[in-house]
Amino acid sequence: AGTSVSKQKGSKQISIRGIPMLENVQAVKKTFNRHLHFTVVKDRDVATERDYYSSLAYTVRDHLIGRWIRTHQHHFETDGKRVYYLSMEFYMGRTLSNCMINLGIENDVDEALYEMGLNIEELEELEMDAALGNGGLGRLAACFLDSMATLGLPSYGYGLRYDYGIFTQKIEDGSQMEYPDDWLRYGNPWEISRPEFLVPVQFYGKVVEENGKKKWTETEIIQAMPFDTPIPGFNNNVVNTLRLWSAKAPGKFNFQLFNAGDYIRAVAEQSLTENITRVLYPNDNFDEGKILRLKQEYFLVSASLQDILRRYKHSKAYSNTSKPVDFTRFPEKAAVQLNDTHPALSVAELMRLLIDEEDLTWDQAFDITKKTIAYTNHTLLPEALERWPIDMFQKLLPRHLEIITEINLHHLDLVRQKWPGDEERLKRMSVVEDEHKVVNMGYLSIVGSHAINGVAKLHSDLLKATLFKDFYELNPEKFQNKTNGITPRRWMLLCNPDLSDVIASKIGESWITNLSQLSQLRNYVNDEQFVRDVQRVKLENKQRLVDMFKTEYGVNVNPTSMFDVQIKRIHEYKRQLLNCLHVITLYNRIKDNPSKETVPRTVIFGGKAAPGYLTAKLIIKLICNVGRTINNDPAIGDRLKVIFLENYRVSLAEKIIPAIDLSEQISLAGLEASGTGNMKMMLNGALTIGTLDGANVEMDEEVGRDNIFIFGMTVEDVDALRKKGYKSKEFYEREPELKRALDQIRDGLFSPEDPNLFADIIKHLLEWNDHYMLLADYAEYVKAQERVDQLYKNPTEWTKKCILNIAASGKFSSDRTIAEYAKEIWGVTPSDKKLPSPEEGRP
Ligand code: B1N
Repeated sequence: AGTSVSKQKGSKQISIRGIPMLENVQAVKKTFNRHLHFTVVKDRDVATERDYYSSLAYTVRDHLIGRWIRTHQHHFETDGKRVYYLSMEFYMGRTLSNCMINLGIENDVDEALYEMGLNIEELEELEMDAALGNGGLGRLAACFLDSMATLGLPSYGYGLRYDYGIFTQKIEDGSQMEYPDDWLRYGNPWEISRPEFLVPVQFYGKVVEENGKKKWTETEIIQAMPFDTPIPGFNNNVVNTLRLWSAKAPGKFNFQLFNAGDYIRAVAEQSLTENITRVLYPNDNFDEGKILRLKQEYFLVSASLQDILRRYKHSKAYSNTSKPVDFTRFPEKAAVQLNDTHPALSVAELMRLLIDEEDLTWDQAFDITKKTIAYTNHTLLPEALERWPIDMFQKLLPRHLEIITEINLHHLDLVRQKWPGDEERLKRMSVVEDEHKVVNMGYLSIVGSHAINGVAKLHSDLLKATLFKDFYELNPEKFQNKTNGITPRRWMLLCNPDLSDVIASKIGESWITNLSQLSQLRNYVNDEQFVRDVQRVKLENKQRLVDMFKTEYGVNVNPTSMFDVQIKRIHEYKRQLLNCLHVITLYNRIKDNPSKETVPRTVIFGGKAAPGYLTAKLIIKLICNVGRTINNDPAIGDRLKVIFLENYRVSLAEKIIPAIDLSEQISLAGLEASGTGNMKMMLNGALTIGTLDGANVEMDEEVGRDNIFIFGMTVEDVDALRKKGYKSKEFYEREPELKRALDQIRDGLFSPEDPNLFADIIKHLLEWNDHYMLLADYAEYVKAQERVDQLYKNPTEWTKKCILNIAASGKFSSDRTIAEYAKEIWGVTPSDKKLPSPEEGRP
């Protein structure tokens, strides 16, 4: 117990987290000053804001350390099954406030800083995002780490420590420009290097046979240096580990040049080998097929699996004994989850380690591998499916190509047994595609796993019916669904503290770790005070953005206008262009009928285009130019504004999402595997306009059709229209407002200085037959938007539906998702037990 500190003006006080305690506040101040002095080596006369940020980060880190060490001791002693999440991306965002929230110390820290005359929010803004991801796939991995720690699972994330994360986007003259994301420039207080666990990774070389055993020799070696980041669970004293590998030249090898006298060159060239982990590939839903990417994937896989096997060999069962290590029991102690096929080489690498290094037989090794590994598919888009050329493998990973070839022979034997004489099927199902001379990494992942899952119901069904149909028929029992989720800690408690408070005032705080509790809010839709509170919080969240729009973009936005938002990677299948056509239609309607009353809208776009994806970059340019025309047209006033947010990323999402009225989820049905932004906006009280795609289908199921704006073709409609023969021009001729908008783009209304600028966009939609069928969904989309306007005119009815959406969003917690993986794939049991806190002494 302690003495509470009275609430002071100016500090960001959040009642949900309790009141600051005097002795805690004093302790924080003392630790902060100690770090400023001894760690940052500054005094208050010369310290910069960033020095204060660093001192604060180290102060918070101190609270993690004891729990982190104790969590590892606990895992060692209990020696349960560990879960390993392998991913080429972890899109973590910022760490400071997330740690304070999960540790429950944010009010103590806030008060301490206030008393020292520092502003916590300004310091938080100095932290760079750990942007080691592109979009949904990488952010999902980050949400899963939070949930695994909160559910008390002994789990580890394994990834790469890229020196440069996703590029920084600047918009210059309406065009995207890319700048390197030098996120480690000021150091990273959240990581600790572990040189004692350095691991060698081999490349190239050749395979020889020595007394009946295969040997991979004459390889080039690159060291993998682990960097660990703590992952705190919410309020349970658990701190798990995210281990990221960084490439390091092997100082003692490859120094032939030294003998030749060229020592300087030898040392200088070390940095070339370290290029492996230099930069994240900036593609979302796209496979570039570059050799450097294959090296990155193998580097992750080999370092991680060696580390995992080492941990098994040194686990409690084998420490201080001479007992030989029994690898047949490995699957009882380790589950490896592949985040898409990017770490699919795990199948071949685990086989290699077990056979070549641990002397197991082929059959033993394959049985262990299958029982250990499981694979999550995140996309059906053909351009995203990894298929590596055989000759690349042959050069870089000759032993793995042998192993894959043999896995394939065994696999095809089983296919032959089940379907004798079906040569077509045999060809279709081959992991090694002879025709294109490539290895299909999806097929390899399926053959080497005991479970395969999609990321939303619709997506998992489509996997079974289309992409993996043959494999489903061979092993139907392997196929599962695990609908994605998001962590309510970052995506509610952290980003929307005021809404969190309003909710807590009605239903308490159990929803933070049991999100389905939000359904209790249904009891309050007719509580006028509650409706007003939800409205007030949304308006305040919007007002904060309005100030930012003014300072950053020089645009005056009406805070009561509807904030209509589409934030996600720019991709044709996500159909930002369809949204843009609607904006142009609204513009034309206002211009045609200037005196008619309309519902004011602020249409906000945000997202990065892959640097090589020219059409996506042209879409950004179009949005910016349409915005330029509309925002500067005096006839429009504040009835319509268009804003393109620069450099959309996790930390910007945290600011935008609490302020959204309308969430745009308008992909062509069947192409968005799940979506997770849709869930974040629903949780924060936005209404959704969307197609029946990905997780939208389940959001519709949960909230009911009266409370969501569903429009457009279903997957079946899309299929039928393609079969019948889709002709986009027919829709262009049929819909006058659509034709007008397209003609305006074509004729240069939005690019008078270069009337032909958007010719390719028009070609895609008309000449090249509109692959993503925007024109077919346009009419229904505009009608759905009219229904949105109607409802927005009635603020109370609108807000009631927002509340019903919040109340129905409980399913979309990543805690639910992880509990399902734990039970149905990994065979581990979540625990809501708290570990003893460091102050309590060892149990
Ligand atoms: O994964 C998310 C889903 O919610 C999204 O619908 C899906 O588009 C996204 C290659 C990908 N699928 N595939 C990728 C990313 C990087 C890369 O190099 C593919 N991202 C998704 C989470 O399930």
